[in-house]
Amino acid sequence: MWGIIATWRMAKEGIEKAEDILKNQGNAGDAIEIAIKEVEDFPYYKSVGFGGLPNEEMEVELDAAYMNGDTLSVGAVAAIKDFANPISIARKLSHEKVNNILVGEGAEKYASQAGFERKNMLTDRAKIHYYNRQKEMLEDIVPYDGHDTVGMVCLDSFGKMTVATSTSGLFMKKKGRVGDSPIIGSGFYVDSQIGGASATGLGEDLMKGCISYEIVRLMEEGMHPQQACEKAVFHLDHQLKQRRGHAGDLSVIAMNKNGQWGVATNIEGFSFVVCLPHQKPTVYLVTQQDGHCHYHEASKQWLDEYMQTRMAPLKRK
Ligand code: SD4
Repeated sequence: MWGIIATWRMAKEGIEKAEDILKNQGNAGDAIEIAIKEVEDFPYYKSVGFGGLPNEEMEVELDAAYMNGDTLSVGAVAAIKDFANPISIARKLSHEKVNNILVGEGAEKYASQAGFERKNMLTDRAKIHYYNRQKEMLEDIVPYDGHDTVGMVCLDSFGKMTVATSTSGLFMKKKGRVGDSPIIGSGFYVDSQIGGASATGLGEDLMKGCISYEIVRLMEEGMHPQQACEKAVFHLDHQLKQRRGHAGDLSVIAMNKNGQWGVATNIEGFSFVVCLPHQKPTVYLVTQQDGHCHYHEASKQWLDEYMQTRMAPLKRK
């Protein structure tokens, strides 16, 4: 058995690359890194890697993490600038004995010494988004809208599991802001003896529930990944609303060691991608009803429109 699941439609091309590796008995570490790199490199996805949206000061600061479910090793970078593939830096950090999570300048120094590719990650298109948002903010539009982190959980045919995340975080965030994506237990967690999970949405709220660890813990208690995802999301959503009057966006994916998977969300419009030995990479859309999440395959029309809007010409307002 092998399998891989990822947040958002944008993961599809990466998942196709991972499929080639996994079906040929490749390992979950290589498969997930290559899949995430594909998303980081695609300039039209504006929330991950190259082309990612900048912070308040028009700098692209990236967060990424990698975890090995066999050894529980973790590596992560946060608020790193000017490197092409934060996920590869995170994976390398997971091999270190200490200093596994590096931020800002320290992360850049490490990456530079380790010979990772430097790249200006701010595209002209991202600059247009920035200037337009600055204008919209004068009209009272929330600055933080428009954020999709890629998170993946992978199982290879040897039973090894990995999880990885990569994001430019919230658009117009403060310089130095770190979201849930590079934080173990919040944006990601995996244990090959149980399963793994990853989250996307408002990092500040996802962290309040250590949501990825919670899902893995619920799977350890015997829950199916679908049940574990729903329980974790709706419990946190409820707690946040009760105590704070509002819950941010919370969306999650999970897979267990047998390749069973689950998803949950408290928003409309969450999409994800799954691939298994008997299932080509497939994009699904999630809807909620009566405290449960349901999913259906994305139509050809939806998929076409998705790409058209991502790649449509952009003008400065
Ligand atoms: C963050 N969780 O930095 C990320 C953003 C995200 O879908 O996932 N958006 O808070």
